[in-house]
Amino acid sequence: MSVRSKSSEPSEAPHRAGFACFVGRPNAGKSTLTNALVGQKVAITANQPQTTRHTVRGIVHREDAQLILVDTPGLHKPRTLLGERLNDVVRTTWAEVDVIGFCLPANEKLGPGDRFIAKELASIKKTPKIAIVTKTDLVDSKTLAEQLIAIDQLGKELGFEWAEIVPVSAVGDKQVGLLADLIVPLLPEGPALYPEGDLTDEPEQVMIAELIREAALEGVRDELPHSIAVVVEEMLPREDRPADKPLLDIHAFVYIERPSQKGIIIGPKGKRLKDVGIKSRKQIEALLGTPVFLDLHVKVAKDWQRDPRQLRKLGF
Ligand SMILES: Nc1nc2c(ncn2[C@@H]2O[C@H](COP(=O)(O)OP(=O)(O)OP(=O)(O)O)[C@@H](O)[C@H]2O)c(=O)[nH]1
Ligand SMILES: [Mg+2]
Repeated sequence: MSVRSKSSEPSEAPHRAGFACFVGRPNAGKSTLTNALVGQKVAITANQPQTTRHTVRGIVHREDAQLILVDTPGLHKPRTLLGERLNDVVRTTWAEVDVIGFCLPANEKLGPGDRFIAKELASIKKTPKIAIVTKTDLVDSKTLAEQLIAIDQLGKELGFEWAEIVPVSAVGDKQVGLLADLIVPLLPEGPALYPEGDLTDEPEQVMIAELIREAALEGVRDELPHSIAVVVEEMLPREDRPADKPLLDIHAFVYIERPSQKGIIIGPKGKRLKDVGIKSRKQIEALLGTPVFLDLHVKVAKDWQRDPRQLRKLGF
């Protein structure tokens, strides 16, 4: 029995706690939806495929339940060792959760990538699957209705029923709360698994590296987004600072794959890198609640996405 259930209502539902993962093609809106449900940014997002590179847990605290969302990398046809590793992470995750949320953008017709994922999901018989139509703010009601029908049909073709089909807009804050209401009854009964107030279990150092990567991703195109990796090397309180004026020194490396990419990341007279620093520093300061001096260095890790040794070094 939960310690947080209200005793005033006699016919109260039992407290539930469990895991739901969001899966889908890259760029489907999984991380944006995770953040909207948690009410704070726990996962970085970008208008490019393959932004998320590890599972990110976001925790939703409610009176009646604790819902742990597991945001996963977009499932795609891998072209590199990194891609293969990311897909493995997704498959391991969906085998472990209580509910699977399959995200399909409202503004893109179902494609081979979606069918491929749905087929794999069909083989996970025991786990309830919710189809989540994302980005509904981008389409009219007719397009949305067609998408809902197509998704229902897809389930039937593959021999299973969706537990729910829910249209949402994370950006427009439409039906996000309803989605949580629909997931909660599918979770097992049990007490909260994370302390009250914890919104994620991401280590601080990882979140900081991700915020820098998010800023670095903005405005870069083609292959470059995939080539960027960020590692926080060191975080140290600046010495000789008065107690009421602390400063945290953060040293981070922005890795790219080829020397030719260096110029783009750094920009003319270093302007681009400087902007990345300013933008991410603000977010890091908000996250940590302390002033930060952010020191960014660009380094080449040759073809790291394909090199097992480099991948290990970068934490994959
Ligand atoms: N208009 C609109 N855009 C959205 C919505 N949700 C996400 N987006 C945008 O879609 C893009 C991709 O969003 P992400 O949340 O990063 O997508 P993802 O599925 O996590 O992508 P990967 O991590 O690469 O698999 C971003 O530019 C988001 O701002 C939405 O509800 N409405
Ligand atoms: Mg993502």
